Amino acid sequence: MTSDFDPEARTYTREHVAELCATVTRVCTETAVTDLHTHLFAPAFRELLLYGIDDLLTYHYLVAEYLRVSDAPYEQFWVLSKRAQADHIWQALFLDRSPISEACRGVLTVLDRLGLDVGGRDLDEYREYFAERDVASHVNQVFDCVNLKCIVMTNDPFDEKERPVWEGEYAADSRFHAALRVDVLLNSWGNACERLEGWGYDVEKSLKPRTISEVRRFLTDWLQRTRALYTAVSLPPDFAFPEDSARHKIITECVLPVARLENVPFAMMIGVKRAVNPALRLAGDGLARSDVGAVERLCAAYPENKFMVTMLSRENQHDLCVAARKFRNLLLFGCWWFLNNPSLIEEMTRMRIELLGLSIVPQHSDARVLEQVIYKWEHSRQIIAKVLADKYTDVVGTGWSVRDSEIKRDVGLLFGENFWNFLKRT
Ligand code: RAT
Ligand code: ZN
Repeated sequence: MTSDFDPEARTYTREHVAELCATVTRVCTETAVTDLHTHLFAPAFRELLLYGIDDLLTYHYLVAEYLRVSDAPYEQFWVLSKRAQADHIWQALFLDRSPISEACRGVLTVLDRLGLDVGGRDLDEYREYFAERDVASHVNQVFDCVNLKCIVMTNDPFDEKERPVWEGEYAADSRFHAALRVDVLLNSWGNACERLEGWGYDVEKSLKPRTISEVRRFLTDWLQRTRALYTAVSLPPDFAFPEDSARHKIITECVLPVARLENVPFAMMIGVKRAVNPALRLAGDGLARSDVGAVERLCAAYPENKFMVTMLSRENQHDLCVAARKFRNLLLFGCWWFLNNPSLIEEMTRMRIELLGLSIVPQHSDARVLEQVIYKWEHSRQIIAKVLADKYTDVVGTGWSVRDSEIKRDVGLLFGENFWNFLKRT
């Protein structure tokens, strides 16, 4: 610490770069986070809330890595119990070779932070630990460990296991918010139409006015029932706007008008090529570059709608940042799926902050298994802190000074406030 550094006022200048960086790291570690896209469920959804070592090991990111190194036919893996699948993955990815991929490292971070002996490599001990956990207190422990304010689930009204929970006596849990996922509606209208008909909506394939108003009614019913913070869809790389398709009609005549009325954003996750290798099931999806022009045209044509966008291809990230500079109704979020790796998170976060300042949501976890929030957030917090420390160092180098309270404010924006403010915006 240099002699003119005043720890009370906590103003950092070019003389205090080391203290500045230490403060940024501390604030990034301590600031509570809103995780705006996960596949986790509140405990009331019972078996839909995945947790524990066997679910961690059979995460589809790890399944894909395991199936690359196994010689057995894929089917032989799928007929195994979850526990046996986990045994194979543990043996192949953690013992037969070192667990240095991001998904493997994540499991180790989780075990360590829960107080387990990572060096012991004792899978039975880990299983015993989780078997003895009480779900409610385990959820509390994980939320505390991560310093999670709340998470947003992915709620699919077409999911047979999930729908009955919403239609029953579901008592909302304030830490688990809903997001209405409409992939079936937008990406396979034929299928959605039959299901809607079965639930009493007066719809037909041809998307005539009566059907349009019934699809709107369905969306409104579900937004209200789930109190969803936004409605979301994942889209293929060839997603175009405008296009001559049922999807276009449903987006423009149903999703966007309802989203506007209910004041919720429409989140688009663009670039996933589903079932590139169907034999890998959930692990079989790939990606390709998409057209950012489709996002620009939507934002321009519907200025009264709010759009949240994340894209899966690394090659789309720069174009997407530039698009976001043009539209304040567009909020970029997260490093999605195959981008949720340290080298790419760092690259994307730097670029986004350089082009968009603090007006982004740098990360979401996409966790499918409860404890994954521990590693996904710990790893990302470290990277975001590193990028921010560099950026503050650059500005104090000009003679600008940065205050403690300003660092807290900025990190608060990135870790949740930007999202909550965007939701409130009309
Ligand atoms: O990241 C994932 O787990 C993917 O399988 C997808 O769920 C993706 O995040 C999505 O929301 O479609
Ligand atoms: Zn997801």
